[in-house]
Amino acid sequence: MHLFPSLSVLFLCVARASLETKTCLDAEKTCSVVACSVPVTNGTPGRDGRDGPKGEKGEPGQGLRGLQGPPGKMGPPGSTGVPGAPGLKGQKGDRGDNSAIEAKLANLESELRNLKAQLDYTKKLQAFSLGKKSGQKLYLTNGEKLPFHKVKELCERHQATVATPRNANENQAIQKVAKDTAFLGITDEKIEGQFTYVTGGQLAYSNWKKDEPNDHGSGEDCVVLLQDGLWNDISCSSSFLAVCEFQV
Ligand code: MFU
Ligand code: CA
Ligand code: CA
Repeated sequence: MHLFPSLSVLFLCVARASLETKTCLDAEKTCSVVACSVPVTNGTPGRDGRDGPKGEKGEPGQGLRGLQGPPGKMGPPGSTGVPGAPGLKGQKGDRGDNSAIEAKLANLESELRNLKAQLDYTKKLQAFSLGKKSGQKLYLTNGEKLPFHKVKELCERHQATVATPRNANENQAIQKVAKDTAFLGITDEKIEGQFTYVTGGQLAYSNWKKDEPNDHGSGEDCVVLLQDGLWNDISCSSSFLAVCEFQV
């Protein structure tokens, strides 16, 4: 294809040269190979010329569509998705080794049983030494004379209550301990004339002296056990012997 335009130019030049010798110089200006002057017979054709410039892209052909090409390269990874729902609960694990702690617990339980037995024995010894039967109240004094509310505090500090006779037997037991006038755990501080136990509850037993209680003077809301075992209502702010009651 590139050969034909250059060949056709060459033939044109050769043809003109054979007809008009005067115009050889003109032909020389446009032809690369020119036979000038004397008319001669045609020589053998020259060598092929160089390739011409590239032609324009042709219209698309109308042949069959080619096969589908191979898949393209992998794209970049997508963004992280939302977390999935939690999985099912696993099965229960094996039991741990509790033998050491169980042995310790057994020792502690044994020690506790021993201590309880010893405490029971000590209580019985104490009750016997004090001439008391088990379950009876124990009345003790430290010999101090105090206002009623100080006596109450003192007994509470010792896990005890103010001595409170519920019957003639208990009244006599307190009488034996108290070598002086002693406060009892009974008052009418809440309602005048209505004597109650400071630990709660209505009076179940009383041993008032004649003409008592009389709420004498500016008022008397506490109760004392006199030396003869009889009771008198008296001012709570006066000081009397502190006798406490313990559950043995
Ligand atoms: C009696 C008692 C009082 C007080 C007074 C001195 O009153 O009832 O509690 O001891 O004597 C007249
Ligand atoms: Ca009173
Ligand atoms: Ca009185």
